[in-house]
Amino acid sequence: MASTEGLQAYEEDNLLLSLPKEKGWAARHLYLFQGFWCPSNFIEGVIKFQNHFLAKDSDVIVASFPKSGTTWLKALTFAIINRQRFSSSHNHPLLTSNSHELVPFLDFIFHADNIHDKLSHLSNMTEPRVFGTHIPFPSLSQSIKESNCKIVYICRNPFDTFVSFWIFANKINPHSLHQLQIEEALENYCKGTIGFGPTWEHMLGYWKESIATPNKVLFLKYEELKENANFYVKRVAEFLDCPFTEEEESNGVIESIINLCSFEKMKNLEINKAGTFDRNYGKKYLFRKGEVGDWVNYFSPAMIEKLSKTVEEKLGGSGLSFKTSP
Ligand code: PAP
Repeated sequence: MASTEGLQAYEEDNLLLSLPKEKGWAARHLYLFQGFWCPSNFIEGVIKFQNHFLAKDSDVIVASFPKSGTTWLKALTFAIINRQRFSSSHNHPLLTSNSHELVPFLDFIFHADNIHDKLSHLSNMTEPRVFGTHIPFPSLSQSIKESNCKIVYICRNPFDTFVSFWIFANKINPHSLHQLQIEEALENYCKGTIGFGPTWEHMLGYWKESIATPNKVLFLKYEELKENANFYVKRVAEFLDCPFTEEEESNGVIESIINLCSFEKMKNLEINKAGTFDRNYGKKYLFRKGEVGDWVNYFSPAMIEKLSKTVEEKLGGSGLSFKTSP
């Protein structure tokens, strides 16, 4: 008789064969799964996550479309939640571990591991547990939707997100035959064939949920976080039911969290200059420029027209808009 996991692998293989498939960017292929394009190196982990993950009411989920500020928001959320456990900025875990290591991706956590070992490890994690995900809202596990856990979502203007994604994909696959020229990549981005895309549906899924259930989903924008980090760090802490006290504010706790998680600080840490995370992606590629508006250095007039039209078509009327310059 086949073991449970053997049976599952067989079912996954059959499922994969039935899914529409496209060439990937960072991954080899993308599968159209539950309405989103799931990278082939994530699909097993995503299916196992949906089937096995049990959320706790105290969990916090940092959700994002790739390249929207995930590394940054994971660091900020971890630092905000754990500020009493790790009050000294000299031996903070963020100085010795990348935020993706401290805040693991639910999409990848079950990837190749024995499910039972993983579940027991997860249930023994210190609470509140903080996880990340790139999975669109409708495909999150039922237990995330039904429990009282909270979701902090970050999105970023599509121009910078696209450039960041395209450069990252080419850097992690420097010798790949799959390298995309920027115009072809933009075509795919606009069509939605990008890992976890279409981008628009990803954003709109969390946007609508943040309006319908504001205590469950907090919707942030990269550009606004950059412009007024102090305000949004306080906002995240309030949302997570751990507001800063007056004493903390006057002691500069907010500023020290912002500094600890700043682009310059994180990029220059030895632990972020070498080594890999999750799917063997180089950690150094997570820190490129960290600016708003760098896309102008890559877009031709025709590309500007194409993406502007697509953004208007997909997001017009939704109430969602972005700053695209500093
Ligand atoms: P991921 O989806 O692979 O986790 P993510 O962290 O969402 O990537 O996005 C990476 C972008 O955030 C990069 O943008 P860029 O290519 O335009 O430069 C990266 O530089 C930026 N970034 C990383 N850390 C920070 C930070 N601490 N503050 C601001 N931006 C950051």
